[in-house]
Formats: sequence, C-alpha cells, structure tokens
Amino acid sequence: MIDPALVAALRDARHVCVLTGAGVSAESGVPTFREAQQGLWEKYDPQQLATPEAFEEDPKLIWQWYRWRRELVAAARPNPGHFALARLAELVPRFTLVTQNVDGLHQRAGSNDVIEFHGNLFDNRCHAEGRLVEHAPDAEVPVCPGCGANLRPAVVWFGEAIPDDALNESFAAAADCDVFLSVGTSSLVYPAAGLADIAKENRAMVAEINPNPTMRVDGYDFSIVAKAAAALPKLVESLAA
Ligand code: BV8
Repeated sequence: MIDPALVAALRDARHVCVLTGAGVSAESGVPTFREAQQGLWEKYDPQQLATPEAFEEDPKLIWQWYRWRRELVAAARPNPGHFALARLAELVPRFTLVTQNVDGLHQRAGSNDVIEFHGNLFDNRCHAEGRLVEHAPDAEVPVCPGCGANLRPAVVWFGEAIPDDALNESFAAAADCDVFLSVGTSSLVYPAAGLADIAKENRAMVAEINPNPTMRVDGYDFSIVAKAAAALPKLVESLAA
C-alpha cells in the first residue's frame, strides 16, 4: 500500500504539510460533504445551505442544519486516521496541518496548531460585525449581545473569504514544505484545492490518500488508493520503523 519512496521522502523531509477533507472524518461517522444530506436534509444541496444568502433568507432553517451537524459531530470520536496525523507531527522536524473540516476532530485526536481553513462548527460569530461570540444565547436564532444582529456558526460559507491568517499560513506552508499530503478531499473547493498546486510548483513531493482517486492525481507523485484510517497508521508505522 505505501510506496517506500514516499516513506523515504517523509524521512528526509524538513517540513511536511497535510491538507485534510471530509473523507478523514468519514470513518468517525461524520458524513462527507457530498453524503451529508440525510433524512430531512436530503432534499437540500449543502453548497446552497452553506451560503450567506441562504442564512439571510431563512436563518432558522440554517441554524437547524448546523445544530443537527453539531449533535452528529459531538457524538463522533476521532479515528485512527486523526491519531496517525497527530503522531506524524512528532516524527518530522516541521509539520503543518490544514483542514477543510469544521468538526474539530483533529484537535480531539491531539493535533496542535491545526489551521481551520473553513472555520469551526462550534464557534459563533456575529453576522454583522464578524466578531466571535463566546456564549450564544439559547434561541432558535441567537442574536449578538453587542449589536442585536443574528449570530451564525463561525464557518466560512461559499462566496466568503478565507480568514487572512489561515490563508497566508497555509499558502506559506504549501510553498515551503518538502512533502504535501492531500487526504480525504475531492479537491473541488477553492482556494483549498489550490494548495497542492502551490506545493508542486515549489518542488514538493505530493501524495493523495483517497479510496476514490481524484482527477488531480495524475499531477501528483503518489496515489494511495485507500481509506485514511487504514493508510495513515501504516504510513506512520513505516516512518517510525
Ligand atoms: C471564496 C464550511 C472568494 C461550511 C465549506 C475557483 C474555481 C471555481 C470556483 C471557485 C474558485 N474560487 C472560488 C470559488 C467558489 C467556491 C468554490 O470553490 N466552489 C466550488 C464548489 C466549485 N469557493 C468559495 O466560495 C470560497 N470562498 O472563494 O471567496 C472571496 C474572496 C475574497 C472576498 C470575498 C470572497 C469558500 C469555500 C468554503 C466553503 N465552506 N465548509 C460548512 O461546512 O458548513 S466547503 C466544504 O465543502 C468543506 O469544508 C470542504 O471544503 C468541501 C467538501 O469537500 P471535501 O472535504 O473534499 O469533501 P467531499 O465530500 O467533497 O469529498 C470527500 C472525499 O473524501 C471524496 O474524494 C471521497 O472519495 C473521500 N473519502 C471518502 N471516504 C474516505 C475518503 N478519503 C479517505 N478516507 C475515507 N474513509
């Protein structure tokens, strides 16, 4: 499953950068973005729900969707894929973990300094002022204690900019790393999907871990056609051996 040349590249690496997507949390029971719509949410397109327009049109509906996802994630546990990435950070001189996931499972598996490129499901932000609000009043649509505007989950919606720090730190890490791992992502959502290209342009070795190789894989150096919770522990074992 794991190409020895990839293990050798990881062993010689000064800096390893990893981008994860919904696939790394699939084995924790968190449906991927494409599979997310179950039950009463089946008839909704997540890319339509995860927009400021949808929130302004029907904040009650959008809050119901996020509460449903919060309950689902709160009941989930990190899987061996998450734990292997926390371990990998200890085995290389410099490690950067960028995630598109808003579930916080990397942190619960012990990963530090995770760059949450699309925000976090459990934090709240004032939709008008943009500032984080610690404790959201318990209401169908909680409002900002400061200005009275609606609060919303502190995630990045389609059409909204990636927070500057997350964007700049991720682009810098992709440009500086020797090995870039793209794990459990369909590589369709930008600018996250552009990080692997930046790594490639800067002569990093790029590997994809995905049971369904994406169309980008031809431009990569390694394609590990496997599930994250199977491949990542094997990769770390080989490196630690
Ligand atoms: C912006 C938070 C501009 C919310 C999310 C360039 C070209 C085309 C379009 C664009 C472009 N640039 C910008 C756009 C528009 C848009 C975009 O990319 N659209 C796409 C759909 C075409 N991008 C944006 O709108 C971004 N903002 O550009 O702003 C701007 C600039 C300045 C000022 C103002 C504005 C913001 C995008 C962020 C949206 N928010 N999430 C929430 O969660 O509610 S995106 C969300 O969907 C996730 O965070 C993630 O990023 C994405 C889902 O993708 P994946 O994680 O990859 O999951 P997916 O289900 O697709 O695939 C799962 C994969 O896992 C599969 O490949 C599967 O095979 C694999 N898998 C399954 N099981 C396993 C597995 N792998 C391993 N192990 C397993 N067991």
